[in-house]
Amino acid sequence: MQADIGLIGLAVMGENLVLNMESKGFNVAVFNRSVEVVEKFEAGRGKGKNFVFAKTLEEFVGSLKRPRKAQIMVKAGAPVDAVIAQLAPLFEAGDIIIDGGNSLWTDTQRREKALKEKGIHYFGVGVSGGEEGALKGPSIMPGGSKEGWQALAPIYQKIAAVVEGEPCCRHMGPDGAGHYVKMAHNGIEYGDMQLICEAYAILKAALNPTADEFAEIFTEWNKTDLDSFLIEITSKIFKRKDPETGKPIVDIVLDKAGQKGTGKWTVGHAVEMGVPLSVIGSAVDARILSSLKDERVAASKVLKGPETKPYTGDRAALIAAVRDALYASKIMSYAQGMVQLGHASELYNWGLNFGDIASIWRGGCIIRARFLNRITEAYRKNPGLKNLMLDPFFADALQRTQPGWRKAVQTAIEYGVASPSFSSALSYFDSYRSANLPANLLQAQRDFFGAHTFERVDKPGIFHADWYS
Ligand code: NBP
Repeated sequence: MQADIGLIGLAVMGENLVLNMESKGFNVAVFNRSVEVVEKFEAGRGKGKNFVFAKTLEEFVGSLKRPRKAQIMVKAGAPVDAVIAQLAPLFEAGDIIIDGGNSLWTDTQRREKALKEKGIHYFGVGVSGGEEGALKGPSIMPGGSKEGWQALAPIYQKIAAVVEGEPCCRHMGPDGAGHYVKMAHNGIEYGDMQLICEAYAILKAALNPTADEFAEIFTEWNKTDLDSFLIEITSKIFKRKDPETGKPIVDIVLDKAGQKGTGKWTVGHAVEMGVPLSVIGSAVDARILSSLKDERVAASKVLKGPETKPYTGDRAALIAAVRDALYASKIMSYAQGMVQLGHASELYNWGLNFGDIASIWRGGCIIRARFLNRITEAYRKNPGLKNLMLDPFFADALQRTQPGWRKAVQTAIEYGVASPSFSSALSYFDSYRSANLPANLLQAQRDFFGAHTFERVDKPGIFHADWYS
């Protein structure tokens, strides 16, 4: 059997992706460094299906139709280079190597450049949706040559999630574009998750709802503009009880969040480019702070917050305010993320299409949400949109939600609840909409101690004041 595509790396993601490909009618060759993994797959989930179960890399390469297409789905970093070093000598000009893992976009650019010299197309493809998405239809963000894309599109567009008849897979641009967009997606995911946690924390401190009441609140929110996968799973989390203790599982999970690094990459590059990314940045910080459990427990015995009283206001009104704060902060997070993508696109000359990006995030991936349709509309209407909050739909939404947003942040402050992402989102909004910021004083300070000069509001030119006389 000749395979339409091959995949190396039969771990969680790889296995589910090849099952997805096979179910869509493609013949797939599979290979894994530890061959017993292939054997297990052959005897298990792959049994009787249209796979070439390759036991050597030579057998794997020999089974591929030309131009050969091989997707690498191994741990990001050195393992990807190791696989390329073995695979590339067996490939010819015109063949395509795809890295479907969460690789750093600069690694993808480096690999693409090296393989181009041999005439091999190299693709960095972001795949989102976890194992479930991989199996049933992920959101796919491919980056690579237009020519290579012609050969890959029929496969990837068929295995991707479909929303309103459109596959959640479009060519993002050349070299590292796909992996960069996937990284930005993950950064936004960090923001979305943290914002949900802050909504939970504020309501818990002020109203102390039961887990079942929280489930109800999130179920209701999922019928609004917040309708999304993450809100949906949050309502499900609150419903689930621990079989051992009978308690809600959420109450027995230790408050220490892990991370794999894509959030840090996103924030690091935003800082490097001079793009404010405070919502995602505060979400990354919040995970780091959460991991300092022992330090926090010790500090909680020394440092006290405000004295709090039971909430006497209207419960439903506070819940609505927190919902509005969540929605408005989410808009800020996406606004910042899109600005970052815009800067990266210019820096690397990728020609990213923001309407397309939002549209392929509507299905299959972790941040899938109803409001992405609105982002697509905003950028399709105005591809040169400077900031998402200037789009009329989002400007209206921000005006509408602003009172609740401020009330939620005030409540967090009153109860001594950390709300870094709600607060930084609001600060971004208040900064961006301010014709005047206190940076006049800042620039004066810079001029005072470092003769960094300043511009004047009343006449053109560059000035330096004589601060010391
Ligand atoms: P892992 O990231 O856990 O990687 C395991 C695979 O890498 C195994 O097949 C392993 O082979 C192979 N491998 C390693 Br480790 N070192 C290797 C080397 N030097 N040479 C060849 N193969 C090597 O798998 P995963 O969780 O399925 O993720 C795959 C990629 O997809 C990662 O980049 C991940 O970040 C990304 N991703 C994961 C998810 C998710 O939800 N898990 C979602 C989206 C993207 P072995 O069997 O011989 O050890």
